[in-house]
Amino acid sequence: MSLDETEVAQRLRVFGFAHLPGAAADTVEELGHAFDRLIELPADGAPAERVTRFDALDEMPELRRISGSAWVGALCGAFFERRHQVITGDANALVGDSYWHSDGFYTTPFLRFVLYLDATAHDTGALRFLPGSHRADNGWLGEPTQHVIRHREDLGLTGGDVPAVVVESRPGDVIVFDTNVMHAAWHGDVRRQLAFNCVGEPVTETEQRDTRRYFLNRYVSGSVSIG
Ligand SMILES: O=C(O)CCC(=O)C(=O)O
Repeated sequence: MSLDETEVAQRLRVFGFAHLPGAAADTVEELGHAFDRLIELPADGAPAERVTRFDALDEMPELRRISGSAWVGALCGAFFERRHQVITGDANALVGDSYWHSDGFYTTPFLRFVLYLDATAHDTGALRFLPGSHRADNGWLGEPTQHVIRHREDLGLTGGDVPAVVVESRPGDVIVFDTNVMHAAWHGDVRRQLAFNCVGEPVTETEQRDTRRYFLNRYVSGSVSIG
């Protein structure tokens, strides 16, 4: 795919997320088959609760081809400005709402690439973001973050009414975000999601510690449940 990785990396720094329409369009069909091999959904396609497989990259060469592709390498190179590592990958059958959260607040930046195999729209669980909320100095205890998490009590808003950028997605699109950014999905329908997470090669002690913490936190995240 053709993509100006410098511009996308800059969008990620400024806003914390970027939508790449059609970035995985040529593999979407095989990704769908691979997903169905890994997670068996009930006949009506609607599991009662979320299902996650954390070993998606080991089990899905189709997803590994994307995580190891030249365009992902170029984007990670432009963003991290050094070599990068793909640290984890997961396949998720998501149902219902994902409340406002960030995937931790790290001073070391991590990128998460997500692909929805089902179309998502404003009223059917599209991922949404608060632009700029990825700054580590917001933190969990930072006022903006706390107010967003307590949106009903502090702001008188439902989660879906918090002003945000809703990224509607079609199969074949890729959404990439800095995992510090506040994100959510409301009015959720069933959505099959594939994802992988990248970090710049950790050099300093903080980067190495953050990378270990990030890796472990993926497995205890409140926004996904283990199938
Ligand atoms: O699609 C969703 O429900 C949210 C997904 C999410 O929070 C994530 O992939 O980190």
